[in-house]
Amino acid sequence: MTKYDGSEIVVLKGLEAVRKRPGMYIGSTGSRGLHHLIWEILDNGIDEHLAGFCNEIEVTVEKDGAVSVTDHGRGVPVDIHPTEHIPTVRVVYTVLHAGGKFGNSVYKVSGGLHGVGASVVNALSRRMIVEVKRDGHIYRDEYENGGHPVVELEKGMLPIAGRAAKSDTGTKVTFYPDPAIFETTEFRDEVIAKKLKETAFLNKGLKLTFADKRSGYSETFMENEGIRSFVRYICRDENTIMKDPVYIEGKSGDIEVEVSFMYTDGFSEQINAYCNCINVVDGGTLVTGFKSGLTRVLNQYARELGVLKEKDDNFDGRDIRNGIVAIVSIKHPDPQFEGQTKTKLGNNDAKVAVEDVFVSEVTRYFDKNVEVLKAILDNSMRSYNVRRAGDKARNAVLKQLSDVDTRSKLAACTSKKAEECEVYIVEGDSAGGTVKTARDRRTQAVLPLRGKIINVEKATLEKILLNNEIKSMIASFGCGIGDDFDISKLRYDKIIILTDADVDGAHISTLLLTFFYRFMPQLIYEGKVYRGLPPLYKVEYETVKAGKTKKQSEYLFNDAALERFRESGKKIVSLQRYKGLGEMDAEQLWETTLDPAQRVLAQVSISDGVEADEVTSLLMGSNVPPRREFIMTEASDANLDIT
Ligand code: 1YM
Repeated sequence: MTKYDGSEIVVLKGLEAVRKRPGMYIGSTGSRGLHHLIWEILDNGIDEHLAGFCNEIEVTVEKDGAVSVTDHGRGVPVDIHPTEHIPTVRVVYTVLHAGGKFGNSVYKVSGGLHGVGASVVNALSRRMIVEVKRDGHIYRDEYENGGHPVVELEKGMLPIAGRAAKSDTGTKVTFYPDPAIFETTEFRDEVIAKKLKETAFLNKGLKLTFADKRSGYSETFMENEGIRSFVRYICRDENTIMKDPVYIEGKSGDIEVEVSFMYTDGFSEQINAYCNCINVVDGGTLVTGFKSGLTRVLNQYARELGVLKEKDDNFDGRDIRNGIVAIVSIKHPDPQFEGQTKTKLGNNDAKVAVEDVFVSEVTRYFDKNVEVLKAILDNSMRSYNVRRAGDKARNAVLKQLSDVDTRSKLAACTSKKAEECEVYIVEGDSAGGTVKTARDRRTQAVLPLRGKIINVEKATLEKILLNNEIKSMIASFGCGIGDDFDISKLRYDKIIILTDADVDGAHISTLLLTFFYRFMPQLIYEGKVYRGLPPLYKVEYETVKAGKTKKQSEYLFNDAALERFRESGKKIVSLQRYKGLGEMDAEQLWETTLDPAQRVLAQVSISDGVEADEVTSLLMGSNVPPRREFIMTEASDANLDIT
């Protein structure tokens, strides 16, 4: 064992604090937190790329379950640290927050869970190895059990572990997450690949290679056109009104700004914002700057070109953004992340920088590409006209919503306490009828929907708001929509979609989820939306106990369960397949689908903004798209993980 000097004891105390409260540093000890370890190490490599010293990074899941991240930058300094008197590399990996202190980096961040530093990864690993190639030497430092160094220093220096060409420099970090800390230590290829793909879009020219040595999967990500390719990728299954995304870059003071955008022929608006490669899901000043710049420029052109006459009002920002897909990415030396989840940028200088760079550069672009400008103005004009028609419809609808009539289809529950109430949205009047009889009238309301609801991705606002099914939902939930949405007014704790387990049922629930996501996204973000899972089969079977034959029955929820049941060898007497909810009687429906003590619900969630927007446009957009799904976590009510 190494003898520690005083400074190392202080150091290890810091890392001990991380082990005591890992959630505070990496968010969770589940799969998300586990993957966060990789992002943390990767960040240092990206930093080296942003500093101009590294164009290639490799991420590898090793056969023994470790992850290694290798960059070809300068290599972490190995000289003796002036105040800690140990090699700088050891300081970086054992002192909390050391990274930010010395990096002088534009990229390191102060808020949220990002940039907590490589030492946190070490603290949460049972073993970590850092190999540095620098000045023709290879150095190797190793730590165990949450950051305890195992390599003996020689006169305060790391021993030289090998030789390399002077030009061959870089850093390789290998770590084994501690199973005593994490609920799972299984890294997932698709999670890592998705992150690297996004990272490649946000750092043009950086080559990122991923390999999983266990599964044999490998892939290289590199995007020479950066966020412009990102926009192209998001729009790949859409009809667009222009050939290629507009791309703009520039600098304002210390802030680097990049914007790319394109228009689809749809009505939705998707702006993804990144500050220092972090997805600021709730936007903030950088998005405000982009929106106000875009509105200003397009209104100005519309006047100059006579698209808007003197008597006309200006375009509203929403008219101008209808159908837009945009990425706004900035690099800021001192970002302030706000909000409970630290996913909103607060710096005022970011608004000014984005707006300034955007307005001057996009003007230059439009002056040269008038046909693109005209296509966008045409698109804004269409929305402008729809909106004015829509405003009228909306006012009419809002008036109607207070009418009892619109809610008449709702079989309300008697309790008025939202926290104990739930509403079942049921496909069809006949199933609705059975649910009405079977339910607990005190806490369970039922809203039967007739036929299919409108596809909100394809219809104009006017059509959407005149749709009867949409109207009854808005009226029943009581919390408004769009800009007027207020979740505190929601009348229910759970909104449960209950459809048949067939293709039509799946389609209806996708349409409903799309409507919620576009008009009441907080319902999904706050975990209020569920899918009820009715059983697909009822089996009756016989068991023999002490010479006596006994008949029993069981409900099975999918084909896999039936398969398992068949394999169990139990003697099946009868097997009933439910074609629809309508085939169950009230008692069966209560037992299997409504009774909170027995039913199975799947909570609908969305993991992040990009994925969420992709899901809806992929599923519902203009072309027949590849299928994606909202994320459903299946759970019986009894063990729903409500945090
Ligand atoms: C796979 C992880 O950590 N690469 C990396 C880290 C550093 C440097 C180069 C680096 C930075 C600087 C000077 C500097 C870091 N150095 C430090 C510290 N890859 C990975 N590559 N020379 C090399 O910022 O001035 C922290 S990170 F603090 F030691 F300088």
